[in-house]
Amino acid sequence: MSDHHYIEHQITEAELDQFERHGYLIVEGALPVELVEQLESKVDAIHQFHLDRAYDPYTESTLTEYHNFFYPNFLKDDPLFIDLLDWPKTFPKVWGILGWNIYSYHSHFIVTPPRLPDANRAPRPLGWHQDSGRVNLEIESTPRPRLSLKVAYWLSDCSQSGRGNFYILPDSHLKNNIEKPTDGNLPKGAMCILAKPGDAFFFDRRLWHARSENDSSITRKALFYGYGYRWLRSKDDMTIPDSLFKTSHPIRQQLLGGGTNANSYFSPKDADVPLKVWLEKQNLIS
Ligand SMILES: O=C(O)CCC(=O)C(=O)O
Repeated sequence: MSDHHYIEHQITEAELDQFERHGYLIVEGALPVELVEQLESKVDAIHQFHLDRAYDPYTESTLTEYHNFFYPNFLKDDPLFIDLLDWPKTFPKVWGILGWNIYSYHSHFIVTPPRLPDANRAPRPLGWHQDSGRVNLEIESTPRPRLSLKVAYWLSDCSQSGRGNFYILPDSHLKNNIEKPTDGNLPKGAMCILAKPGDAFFFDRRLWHARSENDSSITRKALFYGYGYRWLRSKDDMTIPDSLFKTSHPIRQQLLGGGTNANSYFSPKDADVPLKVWLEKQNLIS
């Protein structure tokens, strides 16, 4: 992929304004159909491997075709997953928001099968949260700092509600708390994200969000790529095989957590941040 493919997809002022004001940004058609199909078959193969063993390694409990399957640290599993890390239609918008001292601190995919036919369908509160767990309790600032964002890619058709859609509370990224009704109603202003396969959804880690139940006949599948600053500790085990790391382009090595020493994450030199060197070469930063 040549440089101009990245340059032409840089974030626009309107997109940056949308993300900063509302905490999210939608990029329709970010991935071509053929790639979505290939990614889906990789996800299906990993899911099937664990279904065959009836064991979910993340929750350390039984896995059946009806369970939600959360699978972190998936970049190691296939070079195709790594290809999305610096995808030309999305990656320029990531650096346009966060800058160049970034890497992939966390990635996961989620498979949300249709609910069991006899599941209890009484309305229940969704699991509204901001990302990053204890960061939200232990960091003392209001609003909390952004630190990271995620790009979600939909592999299944979520263009109608009821398909395990992602829910957000727009503009909530600057709020440390939100009203969460306990009766199963959505928080006031909540929005169901409608997305087609191949669409990308960027969200600020602070944006209050939740997954929802899947009452359709289509298994919901989505890939989530988290980008954060290089000094932010990795949330994944990051067990990228050495061979995959060493044969990756220098910018990918940066995104996979590369650095020449511990201090390079805080005070990088050019060798630690090939993305910065590339942006300078393109005259995109000075
Ligand atoms: O599966 C979903 O839609 C929710 C994912 C989520 O909450 C997250 O990535 O933090």
